[in-house]
Amino acid sequence: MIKKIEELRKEIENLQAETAEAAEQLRIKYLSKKGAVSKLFDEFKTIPNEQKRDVGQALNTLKTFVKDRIIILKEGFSNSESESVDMDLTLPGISFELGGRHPLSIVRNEIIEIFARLGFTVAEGPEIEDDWHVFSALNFPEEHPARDMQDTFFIAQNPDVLLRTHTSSVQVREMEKTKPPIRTIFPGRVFRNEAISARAHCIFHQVEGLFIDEDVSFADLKQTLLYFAKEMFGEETKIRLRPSYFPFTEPSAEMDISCSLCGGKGCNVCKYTGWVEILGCGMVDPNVLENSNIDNKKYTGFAFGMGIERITMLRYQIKDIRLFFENDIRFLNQFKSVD
Ligand code: 2NM
Repeated sequence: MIKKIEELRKEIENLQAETAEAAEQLRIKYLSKKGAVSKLFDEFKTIPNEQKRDVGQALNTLKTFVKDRIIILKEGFSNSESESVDMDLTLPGISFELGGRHPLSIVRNEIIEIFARLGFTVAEGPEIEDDWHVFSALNFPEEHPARDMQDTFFIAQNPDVLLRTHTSSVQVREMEKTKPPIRTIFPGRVFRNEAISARAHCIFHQVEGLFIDEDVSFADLKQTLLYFAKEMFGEETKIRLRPSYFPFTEPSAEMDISCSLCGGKGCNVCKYTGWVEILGCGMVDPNVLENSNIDNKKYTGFAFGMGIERITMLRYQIKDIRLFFENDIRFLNQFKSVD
């Protein structure tokens, strides 16, 4: 019986079929109830028991072999048929839509690139902070209103676990761990307990900057920020500095740029003044340097901070800050081609 099985196997190895129909005929010839393989299975019932194990195995192998062989023969036809019938290789492919970058990311990356050209590196830090890094090290007095629950999000009624209200906390961490010169910018998300409106949100994004070395002066601050304003808003941009107050800088100032929309003539963006405020800045208070273990006799520094939302709204004439957080695809699609 083993001999018969081998003969049938050889016969099947050499099978060819010209058409799908011929392949189907071969299937019937070998595998149908009255086919050649089935006949061998009938014969199997009559052989002596001691041969059954070996012959049974050989028969099963043969059956699988025939099935595979016929599948292969049929596949040859179904492939060539489907290629000619339902596949047109000249059709254009199915395209899928690419996403775009969020406008805040576009502007943040641009700010990082501008300061990179002046040698500033980038540092990031935790969003959940402690009192020291957000307030105390930055010279905020004990009774400063920013420490109030009305302005700051505290976590679990613990006054020492809070969401940072500015990325200055990362600057403190940087000063604590590295020696001057420090020339770094700090982009990140910040949190303030504010009523949400077209102009304010409880979450927003900042880039702050810090430059500490020997003999850093207010003139260095002014030239750095003038370069930034021209790169960001165009070569013709002018700046002006107005005296201001921050706990962590002395002297402090706010910087306006000439209105990039009307060129200073007056429009509703600059409220007919010709100027728009874009950032705060100042010379780092010697107390802040001392709090972060930097020798304030040897080193001086300047710092600045800006809201990315504000800069982006000016750049793209966006009238409502809430649009940045809604993820409305009709809004986001407008920034697709910009990188
Ligand atoms: C601002 C405005 C002015 C500032 C100061 C410091 C530090 F850590 F050096 F004291 N960081 N950031 C600063 C100064 C931030 O944001 C409107």
